[in-house]
Amino acid sequence: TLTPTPEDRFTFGLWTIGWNAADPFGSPTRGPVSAVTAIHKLSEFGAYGMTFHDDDLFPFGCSDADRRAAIDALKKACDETGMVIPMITTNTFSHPMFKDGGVTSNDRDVRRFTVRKILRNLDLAAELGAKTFVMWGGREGAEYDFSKDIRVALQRYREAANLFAEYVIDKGYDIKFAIEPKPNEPRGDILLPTVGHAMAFINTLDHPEMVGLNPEVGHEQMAGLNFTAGIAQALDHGKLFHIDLNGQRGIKYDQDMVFGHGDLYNAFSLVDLLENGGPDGGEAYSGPRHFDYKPSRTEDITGVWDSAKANMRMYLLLKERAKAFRADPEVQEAIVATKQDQLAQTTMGADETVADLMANTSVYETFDADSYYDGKGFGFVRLQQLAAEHLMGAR
Ligand code: 3MF
Ligand code: MG
Ligand code: MG
Ligand code: MG
Repeated sequence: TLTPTPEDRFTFGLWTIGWNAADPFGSPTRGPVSAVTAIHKLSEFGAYGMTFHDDDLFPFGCSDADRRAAIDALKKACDETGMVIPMITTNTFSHPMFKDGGVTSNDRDVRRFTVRKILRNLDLAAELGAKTFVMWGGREGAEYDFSKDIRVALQRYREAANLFAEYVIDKGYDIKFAIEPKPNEPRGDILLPTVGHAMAFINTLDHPEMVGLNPEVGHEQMAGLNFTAGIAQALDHGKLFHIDLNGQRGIKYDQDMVFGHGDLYNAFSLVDLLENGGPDGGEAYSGPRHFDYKPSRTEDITGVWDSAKANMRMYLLLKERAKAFRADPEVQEAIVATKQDQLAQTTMGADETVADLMANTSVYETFDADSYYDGKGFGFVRLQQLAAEHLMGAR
């Protein structure tokens, strides 16, 4: 069915539909949307939950009373609708104090303030039952090679990540961290720029099992990378803790379009992977399908809600097409023709030793490499055409 329900686990950042459409070149084209309105609207559309940065819900530096009132209003809206808050995150990028970063700013006082801001938000995550805590270090980076020793900055990043994990353990919170890589914007170069960089960093932490990834479609594509392939590697490492779905068209600024309104082929293979890429052919990822997009600046409030619905509909359409693709006997036959069943076999035989391999002359000495592939192709294009036809509804 193409009607979203909470079982689909669709979630939206409050900063997405709530964006007033101010950009670096122009002032807002819309008013903001309150958290309470957002919860009610998203629930009406069939979403499962909402996420937010601390400063999306209550302004930076507001009084404790105002902060509490905003939290309580959100909780009431959740109680009324059944919406949940599965993830929250901390704004360590908007305030001028973060201009050289939060946990990696050259200024130690800024770093210490940032740690406190994040710890306070971890308490809020626990209060709201959010099990995932995203860390997007958008200002952790530089424009100039001599402005920062990147190795030392990474030590500070590690120090902070270790401290947050220790805090969660000490408090007994049921919270895991998800680092969100991004190559650039707002900094010229951001630390942990891609899925691969972040995974390598995670493995240097004191509690790597508590830290995974929140990859965003557009962020990897801004680096010219294949998002589906990055997600496959994150799954292989057990690190796909959360995901930011949106649309991007090539290597340029972070477009944050509706999911599927960018590279549609890659969105198709992504949904196929998430939905059908598990070891048993079932779900490979069971967390929220989180949209981190921006309703374009050209849109009025009707366009905001239309675009929110479009994200969910695109996902469900792609899920439907991916299911039909996998069920098509011709596709199944074409997949076998590409030798993917051979890829699933180990390269060495079950009891085969390296000595056995060396002794087997048919593998190498008498193997006719020159003529072996004469006239034999892999049929990848035929399979891709079948995928395209399913995607276009032509099959
Ligand atoms: C910026 C982003 C961020 C993160 C957010 C999550 C403002 O490009 O993608 O959105 O997703 O900070 O924590
Ligand atoms: Mg983004
Ligand atoms: Mg983006
Ligand atoms: Mg994001």
